[in-house]
Amino acid sequence: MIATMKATHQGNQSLVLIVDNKEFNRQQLRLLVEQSGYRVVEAKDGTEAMNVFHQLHPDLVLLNAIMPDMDGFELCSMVQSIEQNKHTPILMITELEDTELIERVFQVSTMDYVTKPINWQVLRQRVRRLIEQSQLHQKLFAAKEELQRLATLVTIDFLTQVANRRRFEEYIDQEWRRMARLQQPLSLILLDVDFFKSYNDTYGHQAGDRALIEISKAIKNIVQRPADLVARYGGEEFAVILPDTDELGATKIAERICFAVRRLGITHSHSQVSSHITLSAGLSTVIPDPGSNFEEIITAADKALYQAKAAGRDRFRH
Ligand code: GH3
Ligand code: MG
Ligand code: MG
Ligand code: MG
Repeated sequence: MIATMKATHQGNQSLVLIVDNKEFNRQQLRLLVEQSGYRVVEAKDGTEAMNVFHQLHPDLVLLNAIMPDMDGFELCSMVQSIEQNKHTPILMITELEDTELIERVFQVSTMDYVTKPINWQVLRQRVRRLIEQSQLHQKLFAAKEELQRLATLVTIDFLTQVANRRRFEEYIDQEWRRMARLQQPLSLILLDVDFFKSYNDTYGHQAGDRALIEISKAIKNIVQRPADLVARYGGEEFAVILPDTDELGATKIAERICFAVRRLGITHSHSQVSSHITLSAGLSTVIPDPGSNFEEIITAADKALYQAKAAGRDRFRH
């Protein structure tokens, strides 16, 4: 291991990467940074800096702007290309008269500079402030990651308690592949409430929500086999995945669902097809080709649903 790559302290203090080709400069900077209570790792050139960066993800880079093989802006774009380090600040030490460089530094939100000869008090404060900013960004990043992780665990639709869209996508992908292996039919039913916008307009959004809960329960009551999945596909759209089910079987289920929802008898005085809430349904049954994509069955069911709507609603189509 390169001698200068050794970090001074262990523990969870912030880590500062010092990049300078002169050992004397590095030592001076190290002293100041360590006095402020941070850990230090050194690099003597650009290549080393990049290596260290990838391995240790420092909280701040303190960089001599005049380096034989390193452009601070190059390092900056490399740093920013790592999602986790998008906001890692780079503090450049520049010559006072280098106005062109200073101009460019101002255009990058994560960059800052101090001029030579170094005012140690100023440098100390800049380092402290940039590290605080960096830590805040890291906390935000960690929180975002955690939220994303949690979101993948959520598979149930909050309102109706059936599977959500995410779960639907996972499951149809899985079953599409399984049916392709077994060369068995997969059926999909897409269901859409008729004139639901006017239902909301007439009875209010909360009544609309209650209707969606009732509808989803009615669907669940009919779809009973363990491998079947009922999902909320969109606002007032539901999907039923029926593995190992042929067209006749799927037709029966669609028929029963439409009937059951009609039988709920949820009054809808502004529906143009009935005095009660009704559904339209689109069906598709496919024996999937190995290597093909499940989008195919969704497109087909969606087309069939459109035809059911166009043919007058309150009905299903293949
Ligand atoms: P169509 O017969 O052509 O399907 O007519 P529609 O009015 O049902 O179709 P459209 O897609 O225009 O309207 C769907 C409506 O569903 C719009 C939206 O207000 C309502 N909606 C979607 N999600 C929810 C929800 O979670 N709760 C309630 N109450 N309404 C919802
Ligand atoms: Mg709709
Ligand atoms: Mg609708
Ligand atoms: Mg559609």
